[in-house]
Amino acid sequence: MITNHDDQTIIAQCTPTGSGAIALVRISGQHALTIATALSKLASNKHLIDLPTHTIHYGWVVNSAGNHIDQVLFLLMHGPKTFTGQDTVEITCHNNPFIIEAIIQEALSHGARLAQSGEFTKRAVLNNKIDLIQAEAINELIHANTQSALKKSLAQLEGSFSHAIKSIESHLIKALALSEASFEFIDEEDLEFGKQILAIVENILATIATLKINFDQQKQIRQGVRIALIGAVNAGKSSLFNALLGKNRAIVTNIAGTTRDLIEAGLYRHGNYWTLIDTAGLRQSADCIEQEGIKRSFDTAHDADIILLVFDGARAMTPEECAVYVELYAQYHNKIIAVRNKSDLEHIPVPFECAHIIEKTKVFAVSNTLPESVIVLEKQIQLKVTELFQAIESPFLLNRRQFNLLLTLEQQLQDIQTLLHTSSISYELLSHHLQDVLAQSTELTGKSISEAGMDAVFREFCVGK
Ligand SMILES: Nc1nc2c(ncn2[C@@H]2O[C@H](COP(=O)(O)OP(=O)(O)OP(=O)(O)O)[C@@H](O)[C@H]2O)c(=O)[nH]1
Ligand SMILES: [Mg+2]
Repeated sequence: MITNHDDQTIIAQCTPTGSGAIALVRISGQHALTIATALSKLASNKHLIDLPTHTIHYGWVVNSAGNHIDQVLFLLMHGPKTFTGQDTVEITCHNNPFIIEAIIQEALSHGARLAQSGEFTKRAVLNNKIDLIQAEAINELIHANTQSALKKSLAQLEGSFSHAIKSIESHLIKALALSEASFEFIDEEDLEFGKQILAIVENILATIATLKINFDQQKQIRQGVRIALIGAVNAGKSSLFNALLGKNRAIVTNIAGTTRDLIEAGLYRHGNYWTLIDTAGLRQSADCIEQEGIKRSFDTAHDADIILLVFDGARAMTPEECAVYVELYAQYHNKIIAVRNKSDLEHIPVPFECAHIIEKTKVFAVSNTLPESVIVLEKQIQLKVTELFQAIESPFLLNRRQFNLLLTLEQQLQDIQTLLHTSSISYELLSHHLQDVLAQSTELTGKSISEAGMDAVFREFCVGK
């Protein structure tokens, strides 16, 4: 448990650096009110420190010589009803880096210090305003790249995952009580609660199983989907990449082997974030640069969530090309959308060895000269994305820390389950194990996490959060 908690007053810009009319600077801590009073001059001629909490005041930030730094609004909030739980003053000023810097310098000269990454949120946790899971949800919320991630992190911020963990905890406490009772009354035959305890443990194990479903796929919810364009040289991958993107990002020429490096571009579509990846065309090449490019194409196919496998509809495939397509299809058929490009030209059928790819996959005849066909392909990608997201059933978005803790919890409970299946249960040992599990579950919500563990969580945050 963390007891020594930093009472220094901290300051940081909470809004991102960059263009925009207004910026927000937050001061939080024991001396927030005195520091803000020292650097402010209100239009009302009153002092911030004398004014009622949760009020807004118009005035200026001034330096020690009394010169105006900026015309601002002061949002005055006494603890504990603040984000951090501490006295807080937020200053909305004009968004100019020199102004913001001068305001921060002024506060530093009056005894504040710069906040570290995530320090406001860390204080919110230490002051029991939110638990660690909710703090992590704030970070997820800010970085959500898809609507689905946004919804899930918002639910988590409102405590949905914390509730699930609390419910696990209360069941564990009940199991512990039953175990202790069985131990106390070990001599009385009918006062053994092994069966009930086992039922509780199995129930919790089932809950954990749902919580951690498809953890690996959750990165798609978090970061969006990765869509790779893979295929033979000159098939039209770069042209298609540009068409889907709506701009001429990749170089297109009729020279086979034009693209060598991977080219990535992101776009928002239907509430999701797509990363399109253009790759080097697959062929035997003596050129070492191109060879490296082709190696990266295969790696990209492996890592992608969706592969657009592009066929050149206007050229006969070589047997080598055909073998590569067959191999790719064998490995990744679930995530492949087959695309037959150049549908404006005379169609040349694929060789027999490749025919099953075309037969088994819905093929999209696309031509970069026909914009409608690109729109149809985009709809098909969208369908595939929806399919992917539907497969991800986990009610919560877990991060690596939470997932690893759940795994440990599961392992401990499985050990207990084994113990409960033995003929003569040692309730003393059982109680001991149940206490360990309880300690583990409180680490999830941050109630028993070490200082180092807490710091590791907040290092992921940005300054000003
Ligand atoms: N007629 C026609 N030509 C196309 C179409 N798509 C691409 N092309 C042409 O095909 C040639 C190759 O196109 P790219 O987009 O560079 O092909 P790529 O698959 O990226 O080729 P590499 O980067 O060399 O692997 C260019 O001359 C394009 O103009 C199409 O739908 N119809
Ligand atoms: Mg290309």
